[in-house]
Amino acid sequence: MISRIDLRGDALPEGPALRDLLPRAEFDVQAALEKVRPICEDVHHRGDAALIDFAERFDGVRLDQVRVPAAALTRALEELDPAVRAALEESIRRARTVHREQRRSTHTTQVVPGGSVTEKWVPVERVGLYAPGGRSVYPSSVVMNVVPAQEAGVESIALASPAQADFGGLPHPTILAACALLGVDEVYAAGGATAVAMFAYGTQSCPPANMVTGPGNIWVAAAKRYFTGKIGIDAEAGPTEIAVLADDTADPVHVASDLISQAEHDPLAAAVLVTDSVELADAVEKELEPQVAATKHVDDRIVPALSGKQSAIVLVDGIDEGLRVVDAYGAEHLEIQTADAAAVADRVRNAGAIFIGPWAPVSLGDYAAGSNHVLPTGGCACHSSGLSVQSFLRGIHIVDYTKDALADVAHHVVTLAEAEDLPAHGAAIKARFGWKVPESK
Ligand code: HSO
Ligand code: ZN
Repeated sequence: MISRIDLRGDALPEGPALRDLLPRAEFDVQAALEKVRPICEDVHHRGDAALIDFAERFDGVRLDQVRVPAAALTRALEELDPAVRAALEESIRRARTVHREQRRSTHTTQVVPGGSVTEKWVPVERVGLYAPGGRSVYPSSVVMNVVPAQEAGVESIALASPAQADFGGLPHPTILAACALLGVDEVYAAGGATAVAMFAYGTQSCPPANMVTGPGNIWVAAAKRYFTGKIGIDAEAGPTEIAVLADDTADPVHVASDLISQAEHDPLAAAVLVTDSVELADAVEKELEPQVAATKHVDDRIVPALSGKQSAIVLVDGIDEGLRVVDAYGAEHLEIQTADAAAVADRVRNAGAIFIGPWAPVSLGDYAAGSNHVLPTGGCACHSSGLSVQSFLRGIHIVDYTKDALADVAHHVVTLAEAEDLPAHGAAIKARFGWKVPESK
């Protein structure tokens, strides 16, 4: 069901060459871009009318309006299963505990006497959050998007999720209930690229947003790319990935169940085991069969995900080599199931989130660890982080210099301006000192 890549013996290649040996899903956002362009432009020109037409075409339901009435949010919360409500409340509580500590305070650096630079952190004014609604209806993702935005102090938070024909054209009731629990009352029934376009351009019913975040399919990723530069985005989320770095101390039952847990998301989801133990590799492979057979989304997602070219068991000579492999891969989620897992985890450089030892499976992080589950995919973990309070903040430098402090550095500014053939830059300094460069003290 899952292929093997044997990297034992020869020395591992460096950087990109090593990355090329590792499995990865094909996720061609550029190709999807051409298809979303006309959709986005239709929303630009016709606003709500276009959103309503697209909901009919893509979601099979004709809407009266795209804005979800307040009563529908209240009703969804009233009708929510009490156990699901309690679980969501715990998830929110833990996420708040972690994200509250990510807040940043204003900091002033006294560069020289009379000269300071202050960094002031200001939240984005209005954000549009996207919650998918096709194969994946994840109220947990509503939590993971809303909590950091709220903790960052974003004043205006709107959420969009696809219209559901089975629910009278409203987004899925658990999405609505999660919004109600979190105090988000501005919700729209809009899906995929149309939702991103709604937030980017604004429509009659939805004011434009400065930023769009949230997971989604390839159309959402393509729309985010289309609007990059016009609005802020978090990341172009690709299919979910789990990598497990394990040695012979790992329990094959745990490893197999964790690989399957993320394969469950999508036929393109990636499950990668990196190990120096052939015994463990064999045992995990053996364990996959009965566990896959006993679960739910077998043929449509798990089997294609595990047997796809994006998943593999990678054999390495030792944990040092394993670390090089997982760093080259840069997994969205990385589990370390080795002896002294915390010390091994400490050496990892590239991962969206790291899960240490036998009691911290990715599923815990998906719902209730307090960590965020909106994480970089497709190797982007080597340059990006998951969603956090920081994603919704901008640091503004405030420069404050006295006359003496400016005079003291003026000759350096003028020299650099001349070196760059920008004499007017230097003149802006000289103009303040009788058109002369002041003597430095
Ligand atoms: N593992 C997914 C998030 C998720 N899991 C939502 C369950 N629900 C991507 O990090
Ligand atoms: Zn998950």
